[in-house]
Amino acid sequence: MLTHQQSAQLFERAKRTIPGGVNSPVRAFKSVGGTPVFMKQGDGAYLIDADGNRYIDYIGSWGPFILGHSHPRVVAAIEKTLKHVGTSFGAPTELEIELAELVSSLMPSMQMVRMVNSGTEATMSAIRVARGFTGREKIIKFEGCYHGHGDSFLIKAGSGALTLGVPDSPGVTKGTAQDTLNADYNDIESVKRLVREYPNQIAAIIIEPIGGNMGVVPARKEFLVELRELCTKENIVLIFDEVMTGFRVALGGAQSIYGVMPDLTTLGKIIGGGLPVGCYGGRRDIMQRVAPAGDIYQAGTLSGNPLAMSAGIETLRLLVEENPYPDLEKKAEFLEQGFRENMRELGVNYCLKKQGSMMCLFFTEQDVVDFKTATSSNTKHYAAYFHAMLERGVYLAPAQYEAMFFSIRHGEKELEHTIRANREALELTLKRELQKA
Ligand code: KE4
Repeated sequence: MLTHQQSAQLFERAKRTIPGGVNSPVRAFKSVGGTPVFMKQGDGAYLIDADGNRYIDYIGSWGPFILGHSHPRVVAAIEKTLKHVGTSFGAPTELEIELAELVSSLMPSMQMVRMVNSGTEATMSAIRVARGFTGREKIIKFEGCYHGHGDSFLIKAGSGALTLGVPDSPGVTKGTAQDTLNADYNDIESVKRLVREYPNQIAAIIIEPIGGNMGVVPARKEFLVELRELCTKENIVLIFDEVMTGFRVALGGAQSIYGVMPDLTTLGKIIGGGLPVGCYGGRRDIMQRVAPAGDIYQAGTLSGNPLAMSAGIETLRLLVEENPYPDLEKKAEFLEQGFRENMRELGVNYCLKKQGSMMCLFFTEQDVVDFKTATSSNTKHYAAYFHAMLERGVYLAPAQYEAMFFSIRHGEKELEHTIRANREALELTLKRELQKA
């Protein structure tokens, strides 16, 4: 048994001054139970916790670390800027032009980009720009997609009759909620119904082209193609939220895999190389409406700061130079085959979805294609599996509806250890359930 004494003490101390003891809810282990593990160091594919336990890390800070923790060239780039440039001036610098040009060259639909400091800022800004550009007020999002904690996104589908959203958190007003409509992922009819019901009122449709916040649920290609056609026909701004998938599933993001070009794209995570960076961008005619070029306001003290820009530039440069994507696909294939072999031996057939170096093992035997099928997963089984994997030195997302992320630093040794741990953890979980039954 691993000891977590230091983590337990740190958690008690943290809860005295930080709500829930964490700075982002998912980290608190509420969905899997137990005490969150406090980390003290990241090293390649590994995290080391406050008690000195080493884990193979499948969170990677929720996506940024496709190159693994502390890549020497990224560290060197940050150090160089820190020593010879500075951290932030609140004035324009060449570094932000470099990152903007790099992003635009890799994701050509992003003709112009604006740097912000998080994925949430990127998505909040993108819908404001879409509303300003179209003069319309409503947006459509999809059940199961997450776009950060902006008020317009913390909206759940109203009851059947009601298509208008209802707040999904105290503090979100009814006024805000009424402008967010929820459709069903991979269901174009659910979108068409809303567009018919609210003619010329919908400013934007925002979607994760590969769902990464209900586990991993790729959109069907024909669904995205029809969504694109609908938005073009109805003059609705199509926003791809690629905060998670940008530079993760391919250098050109999910849009390059599907061959569907959105009007706006939001990015985050990998673009900052581990430092706080988000960005939104897209069609020039839309982005030219953003202040100070245009009249749609958006601003940020630390937006485009040199330190974060240098981390993002070096990360993207490495991804261009090394093109790790084919190798990451092979690693995903290896992991998937190992997990499926284990499940065959144990007589279970859980749904496993992957895209590039994002993967999710759903504790359901249904095929997961949307939020409804994703939530057929047995989250209690997942919780038991999570802790059994943690005990075996494998750090997964402390929630079923998240993705596993792995990096170029996850080698054969790490993947084989993970497959062995998966076998033992699944067997343990199943045994426990049989005993309870
Ligand atoms: P941030 O504001 O957390 O940088 O980005 C929000 C966001 C926007 N869009 C997508 C598709 C996202 O996945 C996210 C954030 N992802 C979660 C992971 N499920 C961040 C983890 C957390 O909230 O702590």
